[in-house]
Amino acid sequence: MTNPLYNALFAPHQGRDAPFLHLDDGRSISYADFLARAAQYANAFAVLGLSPGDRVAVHVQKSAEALTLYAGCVQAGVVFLPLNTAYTPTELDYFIADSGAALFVCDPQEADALAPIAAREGCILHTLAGDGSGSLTDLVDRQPTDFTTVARAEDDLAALLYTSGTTGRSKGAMLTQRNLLSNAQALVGVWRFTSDDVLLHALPIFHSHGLFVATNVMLLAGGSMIFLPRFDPETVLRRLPEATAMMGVPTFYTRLLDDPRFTADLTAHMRVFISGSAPLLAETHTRFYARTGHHILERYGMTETSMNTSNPYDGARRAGTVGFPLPGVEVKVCDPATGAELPRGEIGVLEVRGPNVFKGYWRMPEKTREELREDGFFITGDLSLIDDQGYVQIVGRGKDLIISGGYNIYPKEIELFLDAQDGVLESAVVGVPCPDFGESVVAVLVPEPGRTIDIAAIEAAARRDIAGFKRPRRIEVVDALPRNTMGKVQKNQLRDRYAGIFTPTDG
Ligand code: MLC
Ligand code: AMP
Repeated sequence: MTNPLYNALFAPHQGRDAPFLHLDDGRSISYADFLARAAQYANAFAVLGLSPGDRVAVHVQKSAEALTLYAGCVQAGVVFLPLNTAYTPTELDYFIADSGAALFVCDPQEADALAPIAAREGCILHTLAGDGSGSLTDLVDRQPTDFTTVARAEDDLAALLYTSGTTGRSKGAMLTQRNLLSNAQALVGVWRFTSDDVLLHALPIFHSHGLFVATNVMLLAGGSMIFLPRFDPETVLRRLPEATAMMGVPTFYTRLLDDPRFTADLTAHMRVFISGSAPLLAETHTRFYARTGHHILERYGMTETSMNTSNPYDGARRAGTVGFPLPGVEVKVCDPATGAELPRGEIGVLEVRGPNVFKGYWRMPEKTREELREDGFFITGDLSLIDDQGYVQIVGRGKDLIISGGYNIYPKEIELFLDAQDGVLESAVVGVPCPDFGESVVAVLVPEPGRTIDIAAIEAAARRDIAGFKRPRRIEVVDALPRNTMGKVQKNQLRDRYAGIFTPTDG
């Protein structure tokens, strides 16, 4: 039997009594119990008639069961497709249809709304609630606790992760067994994770960060995780004394710094704090060090590539940089127009090659060709430079993208939605600095001639159709959008105009 990911991450822990998950209610789940349950999931997938390579779309609350479902997918050779819990039925419709998922697991509360979509797509629907109850777990409970792992090759898909796109249409990033395994191996090494580590896990598990960076690393190292349903500063402060390491987006760290109980004493025992998914302000790095004596270790990655670079574990962790390429990963800074590599110190688009780089976009060969070169380099769209000591700095974005609290929002998607609203002639969506989320969404609307825009109606429609984190936090109405002589909307001018509208009290 070959299944490189299962063999490396899960199989070594068969029958191991050591804890894997420490839950919020005080219970712990051992590796042995976790793997026995995963085997029950794998058996359930076989009972449902799933074949290797089938997609299992999952829209459920974070829980130990949800993580076990992921392990069951790897063992059964099916492709895990987690979806942001904030997505509305309108958004989910696209993912189910585009992925051609064979099984869709959702929260029982949304089953009625989603059943017609699943039926239309010929997809089996099952439920799993945050407390572990649901039709899927009823089936899983009846399955044996051993399962013959399905053979998979390194190049076979392990996961499909959707990432939004500049056109407004989300793309499924195809991640192979090799992609995930090589990245976990590189990170365990550079961050020195061992079976003694206890990771405080407060991230969602539907994105690369909480799922692969955090979970796969801990599985490979054989350590355990304090597995919290969400980031809640109270709980984090209470559980931190049990942890040795924490991973988070910058918002986690700024929120902790806002709490006077987050002190050098509370964190003295910690081995490492790691940050990523969005730029960590140099000011946050400095404040964190002044308060705790810890230099946050910042790394840089993407859904398509998992992690690419990291500041060093030993050696200077430099604020405002994302460190060096991981072992096996090559990076270069290129001229955005020609693709030619630029001399060190110059700003261009970062390109990345290595075993971490995905296989392409699901059923989008043209998009894949646009972003993944034949020689294997992936064009990240991030503007960067490599300084004289080899540290990579992300200095901006060549893509029109907003990152709010670690979630990506493509303005185009929101603009398409706004343009379709009654009375709206056109719109522009920009990200504006926000002390809590890093950036927050501002929508600027132009009314149709002689019309008044009903903002309350637009907000209600947005609540119905768009995930909460993507919704504009401010809507401004103007007579006209600023344009250059070519007619292109000058988003920089809008960003400047609205800079400063979000204050520290805007959560
Ligand atoms: C929640 N809300 C957000 C938001 N998160 N708004 C903007 N940006 C966000 N990130 C909104 C909700 O819609 C809701 O709005 C209100 O805030 C309260 O919701 P909540 O769920 O109580 O929010 P909170 O718990 O405060 O969540 C904030 C957060 C969370 C920072 C803890 O967003 C989070 O866990 N972010 C992590 C994202 C992450 O894991 N990214 C990794 C991507 S992988 P309303 O209007 O309904 O009140 C990747 C690759 C890599 O990028 O390099 O890692
Ligand atoms: P996603 O598509 O959600 O995987 O987001 C990936 C994007 O997040 C990257 O292309 C970067 O723009 C951004 N990103 C991730 N980590 C960092 C970081 N440490 N600093 C700056 N930007 C980051």
